[in-house]
Amino acid sequence: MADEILNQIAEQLIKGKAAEVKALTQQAVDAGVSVEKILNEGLVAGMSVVGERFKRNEFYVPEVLIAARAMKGGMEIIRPLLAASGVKPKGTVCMGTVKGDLHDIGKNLVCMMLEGAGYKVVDLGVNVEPEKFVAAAQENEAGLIGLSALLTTTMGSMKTTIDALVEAGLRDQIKVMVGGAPLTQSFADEIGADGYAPDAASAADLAGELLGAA
Ligand code: B1M
Repeated sequence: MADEILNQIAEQLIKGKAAEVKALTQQAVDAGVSVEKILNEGLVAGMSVVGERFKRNEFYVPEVLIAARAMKGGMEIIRPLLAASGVKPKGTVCMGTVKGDLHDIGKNLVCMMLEGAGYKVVDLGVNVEPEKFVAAAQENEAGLIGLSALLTTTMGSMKTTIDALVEAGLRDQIKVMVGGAPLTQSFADEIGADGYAPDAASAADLAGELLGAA
């Protein structure tokens, strides 16, 4: 019975059916299925399939956004219960688009994939100053900062943000992951980032590697 509902949650999430996912999640809660199971074997399981299909170019941005919206519907129901049940997130990630850059579609996808993979995500938005990344990471005890940039002119803000972390004496405690269309692995290496991910699903995998939670 529980397995059946969990499979249905995953299936409906993959199809992007927000109302169905929300209703099934509530049904699972009412049936006494643990919130941890609902999260991992229903919502996260579905989102992982979406991520894999996105990586293989079988799904495109609209399908991922629709699936992520469905995931949010389910999360709304279980988020308060998760907090109450003491289920710990795999880690905390502070995500943002760097200073000077207003592009957020890719960053939002990464946030959704991370949340879908079981991380607490603090979304700092766009045009985020280096100092804001540092302060937010400290405040939220984040193990990882995620920097997104879509403009060649704002890629330099990534280096400035890493420099700000060094200056705050936090570089050895907080990992940095970077991504965005103009980025490459060699640029990430050059600025001293801990990792580069070419897409949102890979970003969730990379977060696991960097936080030792894979
Ligand atoms: Co802008 N824009 N834009 N734009 N825009 C680009 C990026 C551009 C390539 C278009 C072009 O000229 N062909 C170009 C950049 C050129 C360059 O620097 N090389 C450009 C420009 C020039 C500009 C303006 C300067 C235009 C102007 O005003 N003259 C201006 C800058 C504003 C600013 O930021 N200060 C501007 C403005 C805008 C809009 C506001 C109109 C809008 C943004 C709306 C929004 O984001 N809310 C916009 C858009 C939509 C685009 C394009 C068309 C699409 C970007 C996008 O959302 N892609 C883009 C052209 C293009 O890419 N075809 C373009 C979809 C998204 C899912 O992909 O963001 O790459 P992406 O994210 C991927 C991966 O990169 C990765 O995962 C995501 C999912 O797989 N990823 C990460 C992203 N972040 C990651 C972080 C990670 C890991 C992976 O770890 C932390």
